Amino acid sequence: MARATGPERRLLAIYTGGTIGMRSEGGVLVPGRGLAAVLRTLHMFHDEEYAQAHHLPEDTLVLPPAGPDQRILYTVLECQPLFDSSDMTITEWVQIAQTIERHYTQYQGFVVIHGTDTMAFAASVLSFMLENLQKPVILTGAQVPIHALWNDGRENLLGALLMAGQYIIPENQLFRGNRTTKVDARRFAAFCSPNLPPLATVGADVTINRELVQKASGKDRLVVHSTMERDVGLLRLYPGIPASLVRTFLQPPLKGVVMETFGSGNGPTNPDLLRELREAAEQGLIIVNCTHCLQGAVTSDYASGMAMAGAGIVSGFDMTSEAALAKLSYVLGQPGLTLDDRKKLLAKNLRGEMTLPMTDEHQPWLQDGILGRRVAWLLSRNGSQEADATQDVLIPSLALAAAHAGDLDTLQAFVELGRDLNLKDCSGQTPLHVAARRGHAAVVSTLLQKGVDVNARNEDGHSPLLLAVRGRHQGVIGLLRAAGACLSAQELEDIGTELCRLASRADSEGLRAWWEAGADLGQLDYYGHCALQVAEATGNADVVTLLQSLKDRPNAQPQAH
Ligand code: ASN
Repeated sequence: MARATGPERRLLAIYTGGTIGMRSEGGVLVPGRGLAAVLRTLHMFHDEEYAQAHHLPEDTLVLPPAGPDQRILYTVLECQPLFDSSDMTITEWVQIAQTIERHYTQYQGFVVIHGTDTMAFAASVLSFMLENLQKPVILTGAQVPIHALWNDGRENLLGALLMAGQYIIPENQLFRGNRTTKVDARRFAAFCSPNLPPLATVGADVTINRELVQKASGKDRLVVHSTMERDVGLLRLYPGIPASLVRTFLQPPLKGVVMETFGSGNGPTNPDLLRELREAAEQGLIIVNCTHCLQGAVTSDYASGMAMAGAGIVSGFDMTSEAALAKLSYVLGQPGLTLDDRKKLLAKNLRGEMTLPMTDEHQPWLQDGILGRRVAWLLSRNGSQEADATQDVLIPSLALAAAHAGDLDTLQAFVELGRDLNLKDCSGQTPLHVAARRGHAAVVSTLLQKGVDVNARNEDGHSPLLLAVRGRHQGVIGLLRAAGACLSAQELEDIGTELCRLASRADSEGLRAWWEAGADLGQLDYYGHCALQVAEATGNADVVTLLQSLKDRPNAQPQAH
């Protein structure tokens, strides 16, 4: 992400309505016209002296100098009519996208002034409609009108203009727009981005979170996707929701639904309800599973979550419902795709709207070792301070990627370069953590031979051994234990509950992995039950046999720190 240069930056501010420009009529707030005229009277938004000296056109406002020789010029385009954002629909958002397209070459950035109530929807929809965005589009609004004595509108709008004018961020906001949700109806801090940190924080200085900002993609032209599907819906499950009600909701012309489920994507396992969902999915309705929790993702941890997946429902991972609904509308609006194509598109991260779980597929580039070796060669051309600094930045990521891909050649190359493989990434993961989680026994064994710390803890306090247990990688568990690995008291804290959960799901492999790692399978859960009792109560005969046989073969290990 670059800082914009050049003496004058031209922005277009598209004013759609919202509280920021509202006026009181009959004791209630209604959208107000003439925002540009209000801004013209406020010194922080307009430098009349400069405008006159430079003969700026009537419709052009100019901010006071923000830097030594830089001016931000902007024009406010007032929409007709103006809306309380509760009345905004895809039609209006398409118009905003088309306005940006029409003026794209003329301006270096865009600010969309929008009501806050549905701003998260607007930001999400715009992020899908605007493909190959190379210029900043920042949405802003306020909780209190800009002409009120004490308000948030001035700061928000000024911040948006400064960000759009000074930084080239092909994103929607200081928060990534499609990650946001409105969480407060009154406070000035109305939004949060629960599953992605802010792209930039503004204090005395602007701090950009460079790792998170998506790179503007080369020279591809802006494409505006205006064919968004409108027959999409949002359904929030609640305990005991009747199957008949869900059936009514899922009727044509509906083509896609975002279903808000409990916790990590769980829903009632009521067979009637699951049948309704399955039948709708079989008839071509796309259902995306999003958690109604503010934070976290849909996982496959629970049987009640797996039942959702079994009914043909697509995982929305950590997408907000707003982003999922917008994505569904975009994907269904694309012409000429099969149902399968659409589901595949939904599962992809298209605009930074979701965090996908790591798989080999997402890091295929080191798998054959060739690129890894080339990079290693490149890194061996050291000597300058700059080259050393580059190596310091690149090597942890490359070593972890190599461990993830099971790429022994690349790891070997790092050893030959004299690199210590105990290195950690920003979350404290070592190559051993990654290889253990992936179950790459050969990599684990090589790393252990190189003397890496077998009990290294990542930021969450997790050891490679715990990750291998979770992955049920028996071979790796054996290697780690032989090298002295042991589970910490923290890692064993809720072990009783975990063992009972595995027993109730007849997960013999999971139970065996804990035993291999030296855990005591007799530990009690929160209610005082042990795994064997749970297996007996749920009639899991294989698990009962396994637990009884392991009881007589203690595998305990010395307690770790
Ligand atoms: N109802 C207003 C709107 O969304 C709320 C606001 O902007 N703060 O247009």
